[in-house]
Order: sequence, then structure tokens, then C-alpha cells
Amino acid sequence: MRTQVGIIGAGPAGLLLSHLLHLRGIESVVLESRSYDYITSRIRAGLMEQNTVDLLNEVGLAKNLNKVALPHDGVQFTFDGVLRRINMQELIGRRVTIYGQQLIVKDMADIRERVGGEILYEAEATQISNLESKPSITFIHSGQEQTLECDFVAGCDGFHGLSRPSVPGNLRKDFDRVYPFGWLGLLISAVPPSEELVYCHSPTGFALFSMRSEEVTRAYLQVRPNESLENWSEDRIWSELRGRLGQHDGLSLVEGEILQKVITPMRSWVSEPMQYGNLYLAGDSAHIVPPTGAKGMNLAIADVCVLSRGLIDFYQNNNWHYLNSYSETCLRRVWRAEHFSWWMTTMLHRFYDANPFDHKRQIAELHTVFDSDAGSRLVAENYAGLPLEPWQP
Ligand code: FAS
Ligand code: PHB
Repeated sequence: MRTQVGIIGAGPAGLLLSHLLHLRGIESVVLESRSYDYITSRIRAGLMEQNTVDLLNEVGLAKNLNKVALPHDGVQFTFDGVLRRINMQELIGRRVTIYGQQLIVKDMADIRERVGGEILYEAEATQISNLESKPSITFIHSGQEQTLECDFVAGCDGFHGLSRPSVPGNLRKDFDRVYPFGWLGLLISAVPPSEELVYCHSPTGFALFSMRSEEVTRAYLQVRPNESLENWSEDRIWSELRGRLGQHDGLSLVEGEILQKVITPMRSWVSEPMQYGNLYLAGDSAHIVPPTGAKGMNLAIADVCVLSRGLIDFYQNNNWHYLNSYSETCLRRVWRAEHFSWWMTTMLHRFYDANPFDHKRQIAELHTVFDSDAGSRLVAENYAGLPLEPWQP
């Protein structure tokens, strides 16, 4: 098999890149190790930045999103017995939108299929070769080992993929921060406590109340690291959700059936550089953020805009400039998102080894940020998202 751009991974990064290249007549093949049903039903990210939604509208990927997504002007925070709301629309003229990652993945996969895009499901890439000349990807599909020859490889295969390890270890620098807690993610058949997201700092730990629709709550509870689900009975879950939300006008916790519960660890991670030879890493293959800042999926989309512009400029104008500066361009925004995600995480979570001074200092930091317009504006600008690079030259 041969194509212009070999894309490993059909997550938000891989599928968006395949679509953008198609819009400018550039061929690609997407290799995805899982099935279509798996990737279009996996519950993961939920919040989109304004720039992400604008981009999806610009490139014809927002038809279903515009029908069912939930746009929010504001976001709420509870701490130290108070409830604070940041009105992003009023402060900076931008908002955020709730639209489950599995939905945008389905939208992109279906649109690619409709226009004849080549996505091979249950096709696991096992090796990338000749990265400094004409690369090839070896993969297993239908029990057969096959090879995809290409000009470029886009490593969109997430944190556990093989793209990042294909960058020689002596050329790669990894930056890592593991947090001393995880999140218990819950999908609950119940009306959310508020129409907007509520981030809660409490003496027994962090909680987040998001949603997937007006009748389905997506909630998260901070848990100890390496926690097991067996320790979280339904009674304990409801007791902690209620306790961490607290009593505030306008917020009411409605109980309902818990449809799913999963524990995920929390870490910050960046691997530099994000390119080697004709391999370009985009999304979780190059970086991970704690989900407190809701940056993971948005950052993957931001990387793809930079890579798409570089590839289009190469094929249309034989210009290498944007490809040569790909890693440097992406990392400026990646590190801003890493900082914001770290800041929101350390401000809002309880550190189990913190002493009384640390607890009081943390409360003071929350008041410093959320009692002031300047602090609220800073949170709003980063939460609603920084500008994206153009996706085409
Ligand atoms: P993805 O991981 O989405 O996609 C990579 C794809 O590559 C996968 O489909 C995988 O099957 C495939 N793949 C891997 N190895 C392969 C190989 N060898 N061959 C072929 N295919 C291969 N972000 C948020 O903003 N908010 C959240 O609440 C949130 N919750 C999350 C919960 C979980 C459990 C996880 C794991 C992540 C969560 N994230 C969240 C982060 C997540 O949304 C990512 O940022 C986003 O999926 C990144 O997209 P991609 O870079 O496309 O990687
Ligand atoms: C979600 O809806 O899954 C979500 C929203 C905001 C976050 C994390 C997760 O910060």
C-alpha cells in the first residue's frame, strides 16, 4: 500500500488531520488498532474550547454538534463555603461547549467514510521504519502483516502508542509530573446539579460536576492514587458527591443510576521534540495533561492545525518552513496548557500530605483568583482556550 501521509490512530488528532488534508486534496490512510464501535463509544473528554468549535464549523464537521451540543457562557467554582461564577462570555466574549469526545470522533469517522477516506480499523501499527527518508509503517490487519509506504507519518496514536518511542531515545527529552491522586469518573442518569460545570474544592477532596446532556451527569471525584473501584460503594459515592458539592443556592444534587465508573490516574507529561525526520507527533502521543483544565482533546486539535498547515504548504508550494518549525510552534501552546492544567489541579485538589499551612494557603489562593476580575479573566482566557494556528497556509 502507498499514500502521501500515513496516520497512526483514529482519535480526535488522527481523524481531524485526515479530514483537513482531504480538504486540500492530500491523500492519507488512517491505521486504527481498535474497532469503529470501540472508538465511537469510548467515553472520554467532554469540553470543547471556543476555537475548537469555530474550527469544526469552518471545516464542515459541526453539523451534529450544532444540533445537540451544550454551549456554556460561564463556569462555577465552590470553595471555603462560597460559590463563584466566571462569566466568560461577559469577560472575554468567548464560551465553552459540552460535546462528548465519542460524538466528534464518530462525526469525523463517518464523514471520512462518506467521502471515501481510507480508515483501516483493527489495524495495529507495529513498526515505523526509514523515518529519515521514505518512511513505511508495518501493521497487522486481518491477521496479515502489511506495509504502508508514505512520504510522512503522523503519530496520532496516544500516550501508549508506538510513535513517540520511535523517536531515538538519545534525541528525546521527557518531562513528567505524576499527581498523588486520581479521578473516579462517573456517568449518572440524573439531571446535573447545574446547567454549567461546577468545580468543587472541599476538605475531603475535589469534585467536578459536568454533563453529557440535560439528563446525564458526568461527575468526577478525587481519589487516592491506585484506588480500587471495590472501595467505592454507591452509598460512599453519593455521600462524597453531596459532601463535596456542599449547600449552595441554585445547585441541587439529584440521585440516579450510576451507568459507568472508571478510575484514571493523573499526570502531566511532555515529550520533546514532537518531530523526528518525517515523523510528526500530535496529541496524546506527545503530551498528557491532568483533565482539570479540560485541555487534552483541545490540545490534540491545536497540534493538528499546525501539522496540517505544514503538510499543505509542502505539497502545494514545496515549502518546508512550517514542517521544520512544527515542534517549536506546538510546544509554545502545549506548555501554556500544561501550566494551566497544573495550576487548576494544584489549586483545586487536596494534597494528602499537605500541612495546615498549605490548606490555608490554598484557600487564600482560591480567593485571590476567584474574588478578583483579573484572576477570573486569567482563568477564563485559558479555560475558553488560546488562539489556534491557521490549519492551512
Ligand atoms: P487518542 O488516545 O484519543 O487516540 C489515539 C488512537 O490511536 C486510539 O484510538 C488508539 O486505539 C490508537 N492507537 C494506539 N496505538 C496504536 C497502534 N499501534 N496502531 C494503531 N492505532 C493505535 N481530555 C479532556 O480534555 N477531558 C477529559 O475529561 C478527558 N478524560 C479522559 C479519560 C480517559 C480514560 C483518557 C484515556 C483520556 C481522557 N482525556 C480527557 C484525554 C483525551 O481526551 C485525549 O486528550 C484525547 O483523546 C487525545 O486525542 P488523540 O491525541 O487523538 O489520542
Ligand atoms: C468532562 O465533561 O468530561 C470534563 C469537563 C471538564 C473537565 C474535565 C472533564 O475539566
